[in-house]
Amino acid sequence: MLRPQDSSTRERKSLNGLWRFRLDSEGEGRSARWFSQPLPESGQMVVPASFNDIAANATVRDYFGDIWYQTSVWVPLGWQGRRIVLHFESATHRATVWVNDVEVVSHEGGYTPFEADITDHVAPGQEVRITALINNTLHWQSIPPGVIEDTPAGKRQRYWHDFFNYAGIHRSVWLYATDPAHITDVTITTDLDGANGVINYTVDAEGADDLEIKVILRDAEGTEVTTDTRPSGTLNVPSVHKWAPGDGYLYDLEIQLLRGDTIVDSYHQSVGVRTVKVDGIRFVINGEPFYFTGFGKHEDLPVIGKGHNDAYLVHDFELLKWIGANSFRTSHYPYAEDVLDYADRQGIVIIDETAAVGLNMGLGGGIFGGQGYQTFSPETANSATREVHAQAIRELIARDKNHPSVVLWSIANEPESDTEEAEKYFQPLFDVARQADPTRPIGFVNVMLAPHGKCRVSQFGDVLMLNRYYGWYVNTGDLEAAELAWEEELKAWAGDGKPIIITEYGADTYPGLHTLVGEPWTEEYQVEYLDMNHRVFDRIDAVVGEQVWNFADFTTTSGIMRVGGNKKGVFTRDRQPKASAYALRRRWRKEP
Ligand code: BDP
Repeated sequence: MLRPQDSSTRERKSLNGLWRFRLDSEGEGRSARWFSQPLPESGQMVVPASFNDIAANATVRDYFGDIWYQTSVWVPLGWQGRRIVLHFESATHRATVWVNDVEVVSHEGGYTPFEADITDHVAPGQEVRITALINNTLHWQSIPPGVIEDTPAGKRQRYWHDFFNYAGIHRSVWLYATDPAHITDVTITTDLDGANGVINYTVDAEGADDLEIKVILRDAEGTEVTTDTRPSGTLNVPSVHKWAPGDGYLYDLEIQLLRGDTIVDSYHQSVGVRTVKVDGIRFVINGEPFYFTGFGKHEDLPVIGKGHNDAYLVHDFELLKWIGANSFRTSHYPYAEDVLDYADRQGIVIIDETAAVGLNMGLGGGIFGGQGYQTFSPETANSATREVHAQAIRELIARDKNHPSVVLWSIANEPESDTEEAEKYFQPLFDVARQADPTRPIGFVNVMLAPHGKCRVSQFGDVLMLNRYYGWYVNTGDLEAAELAWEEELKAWAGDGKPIIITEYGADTYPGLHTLVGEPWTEEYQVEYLDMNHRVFDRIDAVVGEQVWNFADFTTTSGIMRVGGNKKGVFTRDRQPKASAYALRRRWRKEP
């Protein structure tokens, strides 16, 4: 699915702003047909934003169930004879949408886009009512999973991931128009041939059988490099300016559908020419070994929760540059497409992750709340869950396949991976990912509970991604013991002959808390903890990356291990540095 854009033939209209809003705890709206009228007894809600923190109200914050959003929009008069599409960049965790009284689309999964051709249900020059029924409940067949438990105090939503279950319409909503004959998809892969670049492209179109196609490649200055007239082919780029970490150089591939000299549809796809591969224990970009520095991040902001915000987008990337980070992981779900577009332009490298987090009943207790389930069983995560997970992988790759910044797919974070059931669950999912993208390495993020020798899933990955908390959750406060234990485990993993990226290591740190001798929770301890980790990484050849957990403090469910959320940020939630930020800056920028 192509992201909506304006072009010489395409036009978008943003539906962002204030929408009518109503929680539906009894689940009565559908049978009462709330979509067929102005939403009764409604309040106001912001799009894009999570609804949770907008209202100053605990019931709204912790609400789970059906949630109604509604807006009205004038369909531009100029869209006569056009194909008109309604596009949601995401709705968390699932949605059904009506245009006036007509149900037009349903979608499962909170972090990937969906759309509906609504041409037959609207008329240019008329106002149309758009109603979205969002549902944010997590259950065993959702990704991420959760469960609703009956408690003496009523029903409670439990889940096993360490971030707050923010929900709502987090990203932009668009109405857009194209010609009935239109481009539906484009797939780009790139290669290098000495100093020259190779761009393989495939264009898909609908209603275009009698049309000609033209692709025009332009460089960043807008100068034409080459053209072609085939729906799929290979473009050669002499003396290519490569896309590289720190150098987000992008070409523009304009795809045109033509009727004679008339351009019927035009779509612009940016292209970064680069190669990615795993070579023994090296992670190689453009033929050069690459070492990841950076963070696991979250989409998590005051007031708007997981709502996308351009000011924070640009600011966060400025902080990445300031600290000398070259990469981050979209822990623990696909991020807004604005983030990926910006990473392409800024030359920041991305590990792109699905929302499969919390598939591990061995973890938690104190941190994540009630347990007592088996992860994989006919009643819990089962074959239906795996199909939802497979679809999440397909949708992530379909959405992000053309981003040069994305160099590695992560199909899950810290799932149970030391059992036969886990092996059976995951093997086919690696196949799904490889089929969707044969060009990029694929992996998953391994948890401390499945150390080397016990993990039965890492065999399927091209790289090893490890989350480890030696000196925090184990060997707490004893960095000497932590260093020994950590090095021993890492050496064992290094024996597998695959590149190792440390995708999480971190220590909760309450900003402003200091002790002369670093104790857990102080700024001093976070610095010493990171130093210890870095000593270990620097001794192991196979380690090709370090991503600290986390870029910034973030909101979680409440629990005795969390003080106003997870405090492992190197920056606070409002993006002020802790002492560790300066320590990392010195290491990553190689400054004294
Ligand atoms: C890991 C998870 C991450 C948590 C982190 C922590 O991948 O989501 O926030 O540990 O405990 O288990 O801080």
